[in-house]
Amino acid sequence: MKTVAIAGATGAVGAQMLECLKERKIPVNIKLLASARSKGKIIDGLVVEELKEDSFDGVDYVLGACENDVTKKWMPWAQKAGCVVVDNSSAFRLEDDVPLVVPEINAQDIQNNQGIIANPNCSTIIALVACDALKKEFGIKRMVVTTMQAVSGAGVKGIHDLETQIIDPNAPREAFPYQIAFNLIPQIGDFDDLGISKEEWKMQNEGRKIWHDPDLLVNCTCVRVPVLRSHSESITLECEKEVDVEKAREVLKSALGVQLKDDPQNKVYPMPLDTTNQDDVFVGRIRKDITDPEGKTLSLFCCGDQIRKGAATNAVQILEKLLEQN
Ligand code: 11C
Repeated sequence: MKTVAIAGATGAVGAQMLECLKERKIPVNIKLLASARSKGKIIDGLVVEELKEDSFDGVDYVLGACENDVTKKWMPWAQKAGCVVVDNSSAFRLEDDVPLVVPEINAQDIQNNQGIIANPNCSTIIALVACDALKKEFGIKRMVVTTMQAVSGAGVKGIHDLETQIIDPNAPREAFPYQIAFNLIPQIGDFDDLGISKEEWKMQNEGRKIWHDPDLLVNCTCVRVPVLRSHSESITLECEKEVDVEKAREVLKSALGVQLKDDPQNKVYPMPLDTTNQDDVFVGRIRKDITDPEGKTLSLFCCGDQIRKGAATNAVQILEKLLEQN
């Protein structure tokens, strides 16, 4: 039986990776790795080991759930041990020899791996799963996106900030520069000279790579919202062809990883509480942009669980494909 190590097993994404492996009944031995601080902790009957140079001996696959700096440190150890790594950090996503994969969209790219496969950014995964069938139907030239990102994107500290501030808005902050309870923060990541944040660049850069479309244009605004673990996104698509709402609904009904929730007259639309702790991306509020005289612009709203499809589930789906191939 193959052995899978989860690096960063005690974080929000690492813990979810373990849950996903178990609930999908993937027949592998599991090894949990984390910093020295967590050594000896017991999670689901497994003892957490300290992540160090020889941690990957005898390991076949690694699910990486660490910050970029930590990932860059242990990656050579995993490579030396001959592991294939599915990494959730952004450290290697745009490197030429690293496939960036959303299995519903570009699973075939997994074959080109040289030992590392990257998991895309959470908002990018959710947006692309929601829009992939529409891209095939209408062609997408440009996306205008506003993300409403749950506090889980900032890990367990982000979840802690919201939970404590809801009770006491003055509770000490650990993850965000401002109070997040009862507030919105229009910054995720550092801004560049153009006033665009690192997180906002990801949707265009990663979207181009996943869709193999170097001409894709994305104007993205990322906002942190006081929601626990599902990201929501308002998306407007400028398409190559004239769009049709009924056709959009039809193609989304059979799109992989998507649930259509689009009956606004009866108050049916995607909401982040409804996608919490489940794997599909919900899509709804589909409508033509009536300000486009050519009729080629479509707007929609989507939600997806950031820790699951935005991170852990996507990585575990990649692992499943790797196991199938071998
Ligand atoms: C957030 N999206 O919500 C971020 C977290 O590119 O993997 C994940 C960052 C990334 O803060």
